[in-house]
Amino acid sequence: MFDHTVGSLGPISVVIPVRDESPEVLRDVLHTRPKHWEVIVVDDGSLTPSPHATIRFEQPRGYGAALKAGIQKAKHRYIATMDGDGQHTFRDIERLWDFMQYFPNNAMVIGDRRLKERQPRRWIGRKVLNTIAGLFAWRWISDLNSGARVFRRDVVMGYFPILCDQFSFTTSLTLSMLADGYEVDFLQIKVHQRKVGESRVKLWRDGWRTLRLICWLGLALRTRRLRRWWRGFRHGVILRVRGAASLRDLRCDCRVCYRSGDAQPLWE
Ligand SMILES: Nc1nc2c(ncn2[C@@H]2O[C@H](COP(=O)(O)OP(=O)(O)OP(=O)(O)O)[C@@H](O)[C@H]2O)c(=O)[nH]1
Ligand SMILES: [Mg+2]
Repeated sequence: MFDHTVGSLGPISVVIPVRDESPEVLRDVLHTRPKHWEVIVVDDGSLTPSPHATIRFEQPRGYGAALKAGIQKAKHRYIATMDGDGQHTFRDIERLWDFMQYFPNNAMVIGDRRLKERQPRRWIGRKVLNTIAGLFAWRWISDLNSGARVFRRDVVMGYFPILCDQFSFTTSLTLSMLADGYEVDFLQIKVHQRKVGESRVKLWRDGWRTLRLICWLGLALRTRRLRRWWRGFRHGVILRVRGAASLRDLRCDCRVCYRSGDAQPLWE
């Protein structure tokens, strides 16, 4: 019999980052896991160590760091991530996985969170952030930083050096992949209000941080070609003025040739 949880793309690894979540809630979530799936729970320095942890950090390192560790440990080509606070269900991750199998050209499918009990302020905040990010990416973004997503492991690991260890991991990942032209789609999922424990998201503080990140990253990604052209132009001018054949002859040591911290200049 065809098992859709394995499907045409093979099995999948699920990474669940947790910090100070109720073990009972997590147990109930894990209880519904499809049997062929690898599940990696990363406990990020919880005060009471999670009994379900596959990886445990003694000191908290952050949401992004936990995801990176889980993705690195995972053994399958496709990865799903989901929250461990009971707001996401394996049922929805299965739907995302089904979608991915129907459209295997996608590099990532993101769960567009529809809260059953809508909080107007957060809803408006999210809409504003998604719209601004969408302007930079030049496409409609329905949920920029949802923690429920399925993606190709190799593609995402390529972004590790530029993805940060905190909550902005998901925002940066979505924006970077869209800017690089990867196929990214959104699929609606229902999420419930968390029933146990506290959300670590603070509306104004995190909203402001995310807005700043979107603007800086969006600008950096959108001006890549312009900056590359400007570097070439500057070097062309330098070579002409100094009458040298190449930058190597000049032993150019400007910031453009030496990325900060690199021993080798870019032109070597
Ligand atoms: N590794 C790690 N995980 C975290 C940290 N903070 C939260 N998490 C986990 O990340 C997931 C999402 O965190 P939440 O605080 O629920 O954030 P949210 O779901 O965006 O916000 P709410 O809708 O208010 O719950 C949960 O599984 C948390 O346990 C952290 O500092 N480190
Ligand atoms: Mg949550």
